[in-house]
Amino acid sequence: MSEPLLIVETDGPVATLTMNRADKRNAMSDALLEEIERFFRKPPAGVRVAILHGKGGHYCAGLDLSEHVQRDAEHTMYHSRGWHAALDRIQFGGLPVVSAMTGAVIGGGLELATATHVRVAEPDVIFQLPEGRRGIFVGGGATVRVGRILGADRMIEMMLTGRKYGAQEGLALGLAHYVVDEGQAMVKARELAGRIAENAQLSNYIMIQAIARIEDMSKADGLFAESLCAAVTQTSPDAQEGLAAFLEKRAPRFR
Ligand code: 1HE
Repeated sequence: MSEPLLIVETDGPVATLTMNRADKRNAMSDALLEEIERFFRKPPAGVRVAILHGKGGHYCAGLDLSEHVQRDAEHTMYHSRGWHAALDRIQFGGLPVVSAMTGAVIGGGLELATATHVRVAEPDVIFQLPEGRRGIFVGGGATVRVGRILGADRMIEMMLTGRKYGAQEGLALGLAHYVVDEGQAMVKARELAGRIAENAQLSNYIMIQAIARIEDMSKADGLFAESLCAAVTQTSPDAQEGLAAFLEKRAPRFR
């Protein structure tokens, strides 16, 4: 039997997804993207957090360029919209997702990483948007997700010059949230995933659904949306438990 493109392992509430195309530096083929989307469409029961990483020392070298050459304009648009749907599924599917990043986080790899919520980088990480060197443009959401992290000005410069940001620069810019020693990205990702899994699930869900959307709203709409989110979470059984646990000086036992 051939190797799976995506290896999924669950350990209690944490699912680990390993992109398994090491020989292609985990370049994102349509089939691999479909596997990732399939997982987030219907995560296994009991899973509360996902970790995403790549086998073989690289997170993801971006779009599989060997598949790209055969598409016309119409199908390139559909393909790009397919990436948007898949990466929206990761960002808004309901599970917090932690990226454990090594090596290439390039092109579509960076688009993928920025659809995840927590990003841990090892020192060898390279963030790059080399589309200009390939005669193409981003299509997996970078103008929105990377642009909002870096700002349009810095993203334009990054794309025009094809510069590579390292892990520490990525940390300063917000492309990574943590930089850890070599070999430690998965260790840190598991630690963070375990901590996130202990939160009330509804609180995690609302964080994921609301905060990025509120960023797109006017101040007035955002504040109103925040109040609605507060109304939903603050009146949940988990809120009663969380507040009682605090006052009784014990760990909360969420549903
Ligand atoms: C690939 C890809 C790929 C590697 N598509 N096959 N992304 C890029 O422009 C990045 C292109 N890749 C690289 O710059 C380098 O491969 C790396 C820096 C990631 C790694 O270098 P290295 O020396 O370790 O490996 P390598 O020898 O360059 O690559 C190993 C194999 O992976 C080789 O195949 P082989 O059959 O010759 O062994 C490479 O061809 C293959 N490979 N990356 C296809 N990306 C939704 S739109 C998003 C638009 C983009 O993502 S554009 C950016 C695409």
